Amino acid sequence: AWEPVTDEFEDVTYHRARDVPVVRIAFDRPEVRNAFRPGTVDELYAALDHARKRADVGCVLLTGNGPSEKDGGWAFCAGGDQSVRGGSGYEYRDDDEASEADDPLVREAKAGRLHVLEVQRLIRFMPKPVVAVVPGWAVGGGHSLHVVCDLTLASAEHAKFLQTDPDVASFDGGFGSAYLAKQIGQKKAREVFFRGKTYSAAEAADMGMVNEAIPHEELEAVALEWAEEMTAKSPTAMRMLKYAFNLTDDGMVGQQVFAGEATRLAYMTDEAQEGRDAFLEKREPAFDEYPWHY
Ligand code: 1HA
Repeated sequence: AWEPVTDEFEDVTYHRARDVPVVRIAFDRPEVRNAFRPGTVDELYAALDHARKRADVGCVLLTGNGPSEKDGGWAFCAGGDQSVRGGSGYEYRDDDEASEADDPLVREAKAGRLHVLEVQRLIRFMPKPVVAVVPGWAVGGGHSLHVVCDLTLASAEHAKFLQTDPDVASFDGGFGSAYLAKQIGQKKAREVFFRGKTYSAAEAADMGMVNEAIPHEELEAVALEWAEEMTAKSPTAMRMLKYAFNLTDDGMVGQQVFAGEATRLAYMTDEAQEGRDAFLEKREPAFDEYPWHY
């Protein structure tokens, strides 16, 4: 059912469903539990941004390919690749083939990156649902990615949820922790980070951070079904709802994003078109025909 959108990527696969406006973006480093290096994040960002801009895409499934050929293990994502972690973030190494690594400005600067946070913001602000489809481990920065997605579906047999951030002296103090607390409550969220216990899909569903635990064999099919249901609905209503859910937690940026959609709706009215036409025709606008609604 899936056709590749591009074969250019090294660490990520990107497919489009044949008959429905749904894409599947997957981490493709199963041998390291789909941990991300800077190039992985570049490719993930590029794929998500492509999906964001396409008017013929209504839902994104974000997942991890597997199982590992080494040991058969499944993963959504095990967070930042600790083998390339440096003093200022995750660093490009010679075998990291993503596009930005070829950019001499980026390469010469040799700056470590924490740009998975940019991916989190892209997921948060894109005007369509992103579903985390978790076939195995969701750990550290990978756990935070599932948290920021609109929905999470998880393999009943293989999904495992774990926060190792303080074990490796890292911390996601944004969506990964604070937004998690909104989902599962303060006590539970603090337990997740402070204890570092592993939770099953069923436990994560009971806690409210997973929508449903699904038999492993059916996980992708069910995710596609959910995506089909969502993409059959009104794009405007879905967009307004996503931004409405975000609004109270996102401060002025939440207001800006929501208000941008209000502006788009207002542009569709005759009243707005009169404003534009009056300017282009160099005359005063005639707004008197438009009522002061109450
Ligand atoms: O917190 C942040 C950020 C915060 C703010 C801003 C940006 C952030 C960006 C990133 C992060 C983080 O992600 S910090 C947290 C980083 N991740 C971890 O601490 C998880 C490390 N991995 C594990 O704890 C375990 O590997 C596992 C629970 C995911 C799986 O355990 P399992 O099934 O026993 O497999 P294991 O044998 O440990 O792993 C299989 C292979 O994958 C190993 O390689 P091998 O020995 O076969 O050569 C293992 O080294 C590799 N691997 C797994 N996770 C990572 C990894 N290699 C590099 N980095 C990893 N994260």
